[in-house]
Amino acid sequence: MKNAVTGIFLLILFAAHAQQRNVLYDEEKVPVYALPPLLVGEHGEKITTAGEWEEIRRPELLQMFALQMFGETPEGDVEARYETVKTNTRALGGKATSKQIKAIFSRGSVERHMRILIYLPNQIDGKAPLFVGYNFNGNQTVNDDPDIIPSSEAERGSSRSRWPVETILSAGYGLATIWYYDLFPDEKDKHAESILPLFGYQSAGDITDSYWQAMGAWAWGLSRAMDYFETDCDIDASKVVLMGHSRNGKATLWAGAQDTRFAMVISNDSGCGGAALSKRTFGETIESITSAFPHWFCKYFRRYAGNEQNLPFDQHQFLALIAPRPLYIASAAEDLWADPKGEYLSGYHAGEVYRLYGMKGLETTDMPDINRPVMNRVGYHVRSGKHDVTDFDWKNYILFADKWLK
Ligand code: GTR
Repeated sequence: MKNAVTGIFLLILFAAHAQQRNVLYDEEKVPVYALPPLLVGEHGEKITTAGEWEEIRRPELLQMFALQMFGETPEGDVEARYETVKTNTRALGGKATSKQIKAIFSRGSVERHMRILIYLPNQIDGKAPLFVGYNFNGNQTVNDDPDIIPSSEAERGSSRSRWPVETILSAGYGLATIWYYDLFPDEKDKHAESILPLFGYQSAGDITDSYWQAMGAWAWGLSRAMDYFETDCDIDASKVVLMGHSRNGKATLWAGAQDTRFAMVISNDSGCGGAALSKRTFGETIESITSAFPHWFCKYFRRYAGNEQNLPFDQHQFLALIAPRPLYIASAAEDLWADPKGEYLSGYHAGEVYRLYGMKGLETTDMPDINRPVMNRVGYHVRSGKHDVTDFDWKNYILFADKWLK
């Protein structure tokens, strides 16, 4: 028994090592690739105006990403109620009003909850613009605030470095955050515990090619949070900014692509399956992401594992779905797994659509220097350091929001 366990352990180590060795981190070895066109419709029609983009091309691409990558978001007749569980008008030493909202989703006997933590700046009169983003470990991890109702066992304040709440509030923005596990616990076989049963999911056999999984569920949750924001008279629902890091960055982009009520979208180190071009195969690839996280994308996407040359779409088309709304892409210089250059280039190519609206995207194929943000309608920075969310990132998100929303 012991030998078998050791054997399996060695095998796993070996496999992990082999996978590491195969990772492409050499720019010279990036294969020659051709990006699928943004501005040619499926029937060969040239897209030359914003109107044609919206009527013809955008719906085609949205459908393609649903069928082949993220899965289709079902229409189900799920009921949603929003209960205010706790309010504190003197939160964070009087700087903020905090609200904790419980969204209750139900259909028949199935019920699921999503807990939204909201901080609104007390210093402004009227409705506050708002950043909204998923947290990785539970609402109580974003701040030491003893008022926060924990959504998990994780330590209070343990992710505070990623959530500079005070800075956001002093800049005149609110912040809303949700633990992404509330929609879909981030593990392989948690479909039954996720929101999917609200839409009739019963067993693994239901997961056909274009069936949605975790990414789709996470995107759905953000739209339901938006439904709530529209009813809260302290929030300016026309100025809600989506911000997501890494896997949550991918889900965030998908939410922003489908739901145009979000006024601005920020991708923080979203990498493979997010902002980064897949055809470069630099860092994380479709093969590695779909084998490590089979529950994220739809099954169909797996066909392109090790087969990127046949991928009929790429992530510049995904990013273009955010147009003409302001889009900010952030990379970290040491985060090669997420392919900073691939993230930059897809933002650059998405600019073709922004130009149809007379807006400036990223202007050259050369990346800006480290820590030198660009803030056109498509914004970008590569900061020094690792895969993370830092004060530098937030400082620039606030500047970008000030520039385009205020
Ligand atoms: C990694 C995964 C990335 C990214 C990251 C994260 O393991 O390969 O795609 O999503 O996790 O979410 O931090």
